[in-house]
Amino acid sequence: MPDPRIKTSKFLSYVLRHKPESIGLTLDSGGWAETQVLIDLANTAGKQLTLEQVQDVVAWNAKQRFSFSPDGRRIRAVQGHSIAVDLKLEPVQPPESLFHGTAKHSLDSILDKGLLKMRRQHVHLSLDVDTASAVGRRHGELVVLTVAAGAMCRDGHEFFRSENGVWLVDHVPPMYLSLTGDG
Ligand code: HQG
Repeated sequence: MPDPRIKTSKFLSYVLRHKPESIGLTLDSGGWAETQVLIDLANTAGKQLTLEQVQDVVAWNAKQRFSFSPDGRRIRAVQGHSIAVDLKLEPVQPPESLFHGTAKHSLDSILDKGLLKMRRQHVHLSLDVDTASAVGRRHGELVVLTVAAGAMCRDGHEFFRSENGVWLVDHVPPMYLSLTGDG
């Protein structure tokens, strides 16, 4: 049987990244929700959820997708949003190369237009090929692209790093992309 925490994690991703209004929740400009309000609204909407379950998922989640505010009362997703939120991240210097896993069927379009945010607020890049591969496989036959992040940064593009180590950027023009070795 799949771990029930996966279901809870997917539900939290859905309401904290994409559709808070599906349970009548409102996020503040930083993407935060009062944890207890989220739980009450979820229960009202027929989704059984307890504070213990939420705390368990935040602590267990290997990718640390969610975090609590320092006072413990609020919760947010740390990346992956499709709704407009200001995560208040400061630009940081990226490593020379970052990676993006995607599907082969998207390759022509990506090499033509570059990496676009699509439905999310940023283009998401990974620090290593393994992580990028896991992300890319969700979309189809895997291709891993190397992003010349250092060169992009020197050319004035801003990079951000989410609390859980995902690299975020507005757009990657095609000139900074190359196919990765065995990807
Ligand atoms: C593709 C997960 C055609 C892009 C991961 C990707 C990540 C283009 C898809 C986070 C394109 C968007 C984000 C272009 C980009 N033409 N296709 N010009 N530009 N694409 O799911 O990066 O597990 O929105 O290559 O760990 O796959 O949910 O983005 O295939 O950090 O916590 O359009 O989601 O986090 O797909 O994944 P997505 P992503 P979680």
